[in-house]
Amino acid sequence: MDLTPTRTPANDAARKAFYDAIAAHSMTPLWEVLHALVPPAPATPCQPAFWKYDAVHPYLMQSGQLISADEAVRRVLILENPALRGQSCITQSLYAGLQLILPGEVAPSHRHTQSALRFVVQGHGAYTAVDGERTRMQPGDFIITPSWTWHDHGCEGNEPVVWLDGLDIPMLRFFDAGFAENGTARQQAVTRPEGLSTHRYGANMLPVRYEAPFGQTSPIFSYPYARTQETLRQLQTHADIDAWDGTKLRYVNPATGGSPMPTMATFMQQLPAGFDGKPWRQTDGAVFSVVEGYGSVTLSRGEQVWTFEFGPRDHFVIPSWHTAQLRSAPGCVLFSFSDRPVHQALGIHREERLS
Ligand code: 1HN
Repeated sequence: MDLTPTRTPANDAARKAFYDAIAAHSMTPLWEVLHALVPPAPATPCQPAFWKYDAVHPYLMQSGQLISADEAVRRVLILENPALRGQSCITQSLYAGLQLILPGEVAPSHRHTQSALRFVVQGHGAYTAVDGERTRMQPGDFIITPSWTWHDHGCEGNEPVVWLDGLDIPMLRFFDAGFAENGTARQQAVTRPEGLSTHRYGANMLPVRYEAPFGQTSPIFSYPYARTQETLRQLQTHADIDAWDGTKLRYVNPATGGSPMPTMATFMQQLPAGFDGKPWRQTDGAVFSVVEGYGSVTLSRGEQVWTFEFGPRDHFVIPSWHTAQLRSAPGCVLFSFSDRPVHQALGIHREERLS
């Protein structure tokens, strides 16, 4: 006699009663959720999304009329993934926002275990201070705030300055490893001249008895666009152009060769005029900020297709395992960041280059 239980209406009712009974003991049957728990391929709830700067900019300026940087602490409009509203994230693991600082304002000193990157989108005259050293912010500069370092920002120029903030907030929330505290002074004391960290760590040399000042995070705070731009220009002229990425470089921690921060990788790429890129997909969802030029990105997953036509200062997100393809008629420069170092540290990073 076969005693294997089979699915019958009576059995269904018995199972339901069983689920209800074990629910009271905070238990639930794996067999009802197994497929969703280990999908055959990433099934992210994160959605492709696009923020056109022309649409965003008026609201940023309006926010400047509504609240001061001082009262807000950080005057930021969060770029929330439309499929993850209310969670303050752009992908499941990353936070992104656009921060505005107006002439004369100070965003007061604080520190937190979340790592932050700044990518300057518009305006001149702002600075950020990290553990006693100030760095001027110019459009296209990539700047780091290492985990648990004191940081404040200010604007000494005469125009508004906007930058993209990228933080690993959702990751630290996931690990329940977030700590934060406010500074005792609004602005931290400046103890070293601007650029000292670049001299010390950014000339392809390191102090002989190098001791990492920020653990796994790069000792360089600022990766200025002027240098990145010249490098990309030279490579585009004199080196092979990748059929998927154009000319794409990753920013590095000069002491390790790894990513500038343990949780986030950052990239800059240039697509030449007439670029019609091949499609790829990768497990690390990535956030893009358009620096210069125009182009389009086409994303697909299954039957769904999205195309975003982008220009300077626009932002978009390519979620995990969505096929992506870049094109540019006049050429363009794109900054991006993702959680790739974490995928790599865990040995789960996957990338497919399609043709
Ligand atoms: C933060 O400290 C900054 O320092 C920006 O500019 C955005 C979002 C959440 C938590 C802390 C900044 C932030 C943040």
